[in-house]
Amino acid sequence: MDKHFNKLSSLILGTSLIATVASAGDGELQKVMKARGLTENDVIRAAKTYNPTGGRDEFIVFSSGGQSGQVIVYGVPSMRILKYIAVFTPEPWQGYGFDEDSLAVLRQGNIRGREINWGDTHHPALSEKDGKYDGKWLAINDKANPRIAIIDLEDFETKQIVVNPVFKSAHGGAFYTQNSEYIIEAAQYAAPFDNDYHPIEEYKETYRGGVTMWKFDNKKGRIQEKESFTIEMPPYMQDLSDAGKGVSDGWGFTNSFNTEMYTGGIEVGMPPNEAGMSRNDTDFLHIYDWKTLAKLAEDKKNVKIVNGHKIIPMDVAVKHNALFLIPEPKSPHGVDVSPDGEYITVCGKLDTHASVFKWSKIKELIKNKKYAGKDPYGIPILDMKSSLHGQVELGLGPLHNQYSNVDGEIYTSLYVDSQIVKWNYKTLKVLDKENVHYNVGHLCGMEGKSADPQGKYIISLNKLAIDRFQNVGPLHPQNHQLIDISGKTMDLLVDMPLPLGEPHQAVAIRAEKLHPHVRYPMGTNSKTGEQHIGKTLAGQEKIVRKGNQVTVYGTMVRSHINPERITVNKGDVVTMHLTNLERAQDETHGFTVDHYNVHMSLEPGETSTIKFTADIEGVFPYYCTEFCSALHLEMMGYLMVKDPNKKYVSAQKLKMQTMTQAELKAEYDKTVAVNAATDAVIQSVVAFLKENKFGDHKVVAALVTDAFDQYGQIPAQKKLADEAVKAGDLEKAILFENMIWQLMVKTADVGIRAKDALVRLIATKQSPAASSGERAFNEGGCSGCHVIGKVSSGPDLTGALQRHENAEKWVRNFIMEPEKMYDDPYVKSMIDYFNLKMPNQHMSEKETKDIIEYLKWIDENANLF
Ligand code: K7E
Ligand code: CUA
Repeated sequence: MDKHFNKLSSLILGTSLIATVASAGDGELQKVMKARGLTENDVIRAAKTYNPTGGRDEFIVFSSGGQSGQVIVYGVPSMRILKYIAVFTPEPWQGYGFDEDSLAVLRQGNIRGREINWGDTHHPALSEKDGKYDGKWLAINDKANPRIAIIDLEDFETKQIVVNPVFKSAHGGAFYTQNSEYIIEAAQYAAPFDNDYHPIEEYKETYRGGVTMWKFDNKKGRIQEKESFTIEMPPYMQDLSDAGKGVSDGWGFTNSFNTEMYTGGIEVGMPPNEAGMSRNDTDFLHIYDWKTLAKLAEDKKNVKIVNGHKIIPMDVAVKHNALFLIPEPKSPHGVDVSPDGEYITVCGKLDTHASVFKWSKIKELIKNKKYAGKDPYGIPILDMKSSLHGQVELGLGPLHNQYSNVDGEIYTSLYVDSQIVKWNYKTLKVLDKENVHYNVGHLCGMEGKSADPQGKYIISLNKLAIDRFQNVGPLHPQNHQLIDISGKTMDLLVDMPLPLGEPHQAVAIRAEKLHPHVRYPMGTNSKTGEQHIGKTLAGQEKIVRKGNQVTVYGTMVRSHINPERITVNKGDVVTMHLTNLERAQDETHGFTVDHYNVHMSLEPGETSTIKFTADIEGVFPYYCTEFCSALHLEMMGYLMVKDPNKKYVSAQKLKMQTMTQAELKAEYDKTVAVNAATDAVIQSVVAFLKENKFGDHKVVAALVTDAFDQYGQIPAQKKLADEAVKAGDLEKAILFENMIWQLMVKTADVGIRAKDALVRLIATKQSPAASSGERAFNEGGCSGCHVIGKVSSGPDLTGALQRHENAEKWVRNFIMEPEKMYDDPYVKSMIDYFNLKMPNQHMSEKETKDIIEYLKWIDENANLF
């Protein structure tokens, strides 16, 4: 009923929206809708998710990249992908794994001396303060090779990978505690903690599950391995976890799916795992007091050391009342603590219900030591009924939960039914269901697992994309569907195919909480945040040889690499430290040496290193791999590898004098004159900027700094040019003068951008009519011939309204019907002068009026153009 009403009302609403838009666009919208077969609801949904160019999203999502071993970043509501963050897998664009510094991070993930070059990422987690996301760090787990990685949200780069020393797989991580004191990581497939062989017949005795509490330093953003510990647990196949918060802060919750302790054996005639592991009606929710356990772990006598890592044995945890079990329905999956910490919702994959446990009831049972029994390992079991707030029938295959900003409101994914259910965990009532395509795993609310959920949207992370997208072969993309939850009922807005592994969990944060920087302090090793040992400034470039070790200290700046020639002997070990000297935003340079499988991405201010053995002879171009400027292709050099044991016959020297001295002199004079003229333009822009106090405006001041960065390099080049003239080498002098011109063009480019920005800031405010007039002026083609403040292929329009009697009418007529005025003496003289006729651009009456308003605004600000 509700749903019906909602659809109807949005239909009505939609129609009126169309009516307004349509009248403005001459029925254009209706034409598009017809041509593309769109309904009114489609158009509303499009409007809710569309970002015009330059528009930003309200939320940023970090999605696991599944088997790609990466993290995917995208915006909500636009669902536009912004970045793939390399984590457990080499990623060439970012140079991750192809330069020495990122390789050092990737190799922290080696397990027992073996390189692991992929990961199965499942659960990203955002660091928290008082249970709310603080926007500082992102942690993510690798299920296949039990590891956790830390990503810095100041530059979206992976900074640390830690290997779990005792687990052999780990699924139930990463989950931050409410002040990021610890990151929870639960094992999945039980296995011996040590690295020895133990027969499967001794499963119950020697295989173990557990939860590792990784100590986290929220200031440095690093896991402290030495201060971390693992809570030993029975081999029940621990699954997802969550940290308590608010009233349940200090406790952890982890469920399990094989309390049967079944170990399979199809090959010897036993029923398969899937049958044996789902035999019991209930499994166990593990409840542990991590604050008490952390204190216990500080004392040597409470812990066992395995592989150099602290383990708190089960009996020690039990003795200190820090570990309990509660039966939970059959083969559960998600366990999710409510924003206030009082309710813990568990979903059983094989149960149609969600079970809501109540923390105050659990606490009471623990306090009064009211146990229903003990498990075979001596862990106290709390009675399920007495711990439950209640159960709700949701549908088939409930998996995961997210919260919204409405008190008691929870959203649950139904894997088998392919639905999202909205219900209330306090009143235990189902409120709405929305169909998704197909087989939803996790769902992602906006800050939906924090103490402060933001509501608005839910993303359904679907496993299958059958029939949703163009067929791209048997392997389909994943499908993330955005659902609007701001209304009474849910409304599915849009599908986004995700072509990178199978994302499991995603977390979303308000975009305004993130403050990534745009450049590094000059010479930074981005992986450590410290000054790089290879930091090199302009003028310090050098090549150092020591035996067969060749170390290059080089720089990159638009548009050259210094040095440009490197000659080494075959077999030399070459280390190249390169620093990107740019300060300008987004001026990344990439670097590779052909054939040597190395690549780095140098962001402004960054220093990084590549290292390789020059074990093949030949000539190898190296170059910048980012199209960074008009002279990007020239940003190159040669590595020459010669065999010291070989005799090379030198080719005959070709003597080619291409220009006479007089010709060279003429070219030199011309180049110097062009530079003087270009400098005059720069000086006029500088004068304008100074007169108008550019320093008062941060954005403009930053651009001016960038511009002077370039300009400041000119005197050094001028000196070299003049020295060449003195030495009689005009050829060389011309090249240095050309370099000066390059620097001037770059200066002018940024300087003019600064001027435009400044004009916008200090000009009088445009009326709405004037600003639509400007748009019409630009989009209607006027700006093709008329440049404000300048005579171009048409006259300057500054002052156009002063040039004629009854000027507004004159201009209006001229725009609307220019051909009628070609014989007017003034117009005729203009046609002769510019050798062009003002064309009819078919502006409407309104557009023409607005353009006149725009011209008035120009006149008001004539001094600025
Ligand atoms: Cu349900 Cu790994 Cu959280 Cu997949 S997990 S869906
Ligand atoms: Cu630097 Cu291309």
